[in-house]
Amino acid sequence: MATPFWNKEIETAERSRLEQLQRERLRTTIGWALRTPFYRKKLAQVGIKAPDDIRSLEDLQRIPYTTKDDLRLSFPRGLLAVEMKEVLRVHSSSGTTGIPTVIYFARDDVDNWTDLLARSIVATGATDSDIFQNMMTYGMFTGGLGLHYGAERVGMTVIPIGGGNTKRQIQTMKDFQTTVVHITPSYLLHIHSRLGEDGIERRDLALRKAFIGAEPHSENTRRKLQDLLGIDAYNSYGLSELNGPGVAFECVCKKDMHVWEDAYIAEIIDPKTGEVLQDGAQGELVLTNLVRRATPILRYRTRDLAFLHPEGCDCGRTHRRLSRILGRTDDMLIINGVNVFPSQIEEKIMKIPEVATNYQIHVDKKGSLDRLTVKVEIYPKLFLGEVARLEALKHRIVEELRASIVITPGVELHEPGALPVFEGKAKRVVDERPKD
Ligand code: DLL
Repeated sequence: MATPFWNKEIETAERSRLEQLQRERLRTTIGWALRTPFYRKKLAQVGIKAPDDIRSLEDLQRIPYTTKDDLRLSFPRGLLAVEMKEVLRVHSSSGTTGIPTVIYFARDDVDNWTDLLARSIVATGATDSDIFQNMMTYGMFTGGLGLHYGAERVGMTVIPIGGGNTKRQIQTMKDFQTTVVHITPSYLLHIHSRLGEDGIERRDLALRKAFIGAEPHSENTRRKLQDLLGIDAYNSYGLSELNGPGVAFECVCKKDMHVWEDAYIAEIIDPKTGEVLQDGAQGELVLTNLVRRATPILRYRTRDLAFLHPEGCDCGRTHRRLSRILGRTDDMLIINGVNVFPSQIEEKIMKIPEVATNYQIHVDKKGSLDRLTVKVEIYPKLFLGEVARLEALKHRIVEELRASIVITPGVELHEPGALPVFEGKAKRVVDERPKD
């Protein structure tokens, strides 16, 4: 399929050239990693004391995995490989508990990441003539600023509107004749359901493409979006720990996402044994940074389940394709693109003295958006008091939760005994979102 390239030489490089690049960059990355207290210790345990201790790509397998807990325990500077003065920007993961996972970017890191995003955007056929409305949240979340910089580098006209405020989003799409949006798939479905409300119809818009990501979605959801809106929708995958978006992105062929292998080494492992699996086999995705100096991360266990396609792609890019994310190995929930761990919710509500011992986390869909409701049992005497006090308590719980998980949940107060009791392992999460 005829397709434009941002950096044709790299994107279509022979496998041997890519691997040579990976080898060189891995060694450089080891050098950076050895500047951090965390990796100095971790690598010393397996006898890696200098970049030259890594000779081949197979040697990567000597390096122990890095986990989210490692990052949390290294907070705030255990993984910082440069002087703070050199750090240009800080991002963190949206699913943070008390201790965030923080990623530092030096100037060249921002530059390299921006380039990966420019490359991703161009791979979808978008150009500098496009008008790009970035509906992802700005701030510490990487979805906003990441694509913003990439789109500017391509030369698109960028509308940095950020997330939420559906009316304004639709009005803006009309006013500026937006052609490309960056958005979570659930929010795009929601936007579609609100078209027509203020007299703005699909025909008033110039939309032709959407970059959808930050949350799991099926091929059926993509098709539905494409059919409802008459657009092309491209899957985009990434995670804050490895920069954010721009780890893997679909090209014009829309047959899963190219992992940019000059910037990342992707491995699929058996999540139980840690054994590295062959292309085509499903397992947990493990990623290594190759071009990030300020916070180099080696063999990061993403907890995302996927597989790598063994065969090439019609677009001519040689970088292997990552399947859609098929699930998670942990209990992380993704609510409208925001990562939430049940433990974050428990930690907050159990601190509130009025809350009794049982609670349930309920997730369903209202229209096309995810809805989170936290049901808590409270002590019976509270129900004897004024309604206003109950309302105030509910409000307090909502506020406590919002401060921790970034989204606003619904909260229901129940009398003790109202929620299901489990004799064995408690089933705290009821996820009723349809699996299509
Ligand atoms: O969600 C980065 C991002 C922003 C990606 C915008 C794409 C677009 P985190 O908040 O750290 O970073 O969440 C990362 O979200 O480990 C996956 O579980 C999930 N995720 C991200 N993209 C996809 C996708 C951003 N396309 C976590 N499909 C990851 C399925 C996704 N899950």
